[in-house]
Amino acid sequence: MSDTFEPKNIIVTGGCGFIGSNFVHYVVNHFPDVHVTVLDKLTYAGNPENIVGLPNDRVELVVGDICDKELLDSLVPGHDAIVHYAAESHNDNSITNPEPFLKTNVEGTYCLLEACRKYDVRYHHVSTDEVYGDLALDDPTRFTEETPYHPSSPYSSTKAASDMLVRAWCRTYGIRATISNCSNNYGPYQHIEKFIPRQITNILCGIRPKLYGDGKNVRDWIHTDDHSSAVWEILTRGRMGETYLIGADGERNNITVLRDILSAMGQPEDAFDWVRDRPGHDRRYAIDSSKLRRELGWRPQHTDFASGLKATIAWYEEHEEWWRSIKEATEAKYAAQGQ
Ligand code: NAD
Ligand code: TDX
Repeated sequence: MSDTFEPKNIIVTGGCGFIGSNFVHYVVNHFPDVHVTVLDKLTYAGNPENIVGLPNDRVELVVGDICDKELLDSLVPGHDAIVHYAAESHNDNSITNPEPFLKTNVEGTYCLLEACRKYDVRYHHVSTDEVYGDLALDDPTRFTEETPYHPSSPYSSTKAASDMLVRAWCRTYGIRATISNCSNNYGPYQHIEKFIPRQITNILCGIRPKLYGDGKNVRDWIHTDDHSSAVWEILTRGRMGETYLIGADGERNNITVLRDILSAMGQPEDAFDWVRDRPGHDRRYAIDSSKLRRELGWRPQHTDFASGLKATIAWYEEHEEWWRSIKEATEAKYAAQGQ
């Protein structure tokens, strides 16, 4: 194992999005001597409210694009590390319009890697299990760090491309970098276009939840706080050039998760609509996170999905002002796609 790296001044890209903002909260709450600069373009998915209330002397928001090289030249020097969360992250959007995914996920990663090379800054790349494609429902195996890349969607193919850039920059230029590929996150501040918050807010609005295809697709759910703790361990103690898979043994099919939501919100279990399937819809994701657990001793804390889901439902009930203004437009977009 390498020596512990003790960053004091980090850049978190995409720190106003779902997982990035949860990571910023995690760092502020656990590491009092770390300063966080959030670099975020504030796209439709970024909300500065997600980091409001955190102390000004600990967190600074810089509104800007990761593809802006001049901005990176002025921002990156003086920082110890970049933790890169910023992305176009929604599969359905990537099917409708792939272009921003190419720009932000591929070119944006390239710009950050070049800045890290130029200024000798440690880089951690946040990626997804979707780069491995999907597994059959009856496949006894799970994804490991050795699974070949086989992405299915425009989104996951751009994430796969970005991972490849990181590997090449490590080998060719010796940049100090690590990669993590995590499974599906849930928790507070997730955009209501995504499966769990979409269904919760549908029920709160009197709209029936919408299930794609046959509902048997499996996702491997992890609470976003557990993702944050894993990224911190990898950033500070991971081996350079290595990839770590992050997962919490949370495999569930979509219809089971939807029925859990319906039941927790006092609805009949059949109070939902079947809708058009997502083109190219990945069947199953499943993560084997043994390497991370063995090498870095990481363990998830939120192992009770039912209680994590209840807390997430309560968060959306208590933060209606956070999502209400975007609900109508989000549903209108889905309706136009027959979903
Ligand atoms: P999100 O869509 O909620 O947030 C993305 C953030 O990035 C937003 O704040 C947005 O404004 C910002 N952003 C987008 N383009 C930008 C640009 N060009 N420059 C600067 N900022 C920009 O995404 P998320 O769900 O929080 O995902 C964060 C990261 O984690 C992504 O890299 C994603 O691939 C990865 N990931 C997500 C999941 C999941 O379940 N959501 C699982 C594994 C990995
Ligand atoms: O209304 C819906 N109904 C439905 O059945 C929506 C929005 C989704 N689904 C299904 C599709 C998927 O099988 O639920 C599952 C989860 O869908 P999403 O929330 O869109 O997530 P997914 O496509 O699995 O990708 C997520 O996890 C991996 C994140 O959005 C990615 O950023 C991450 O890389």
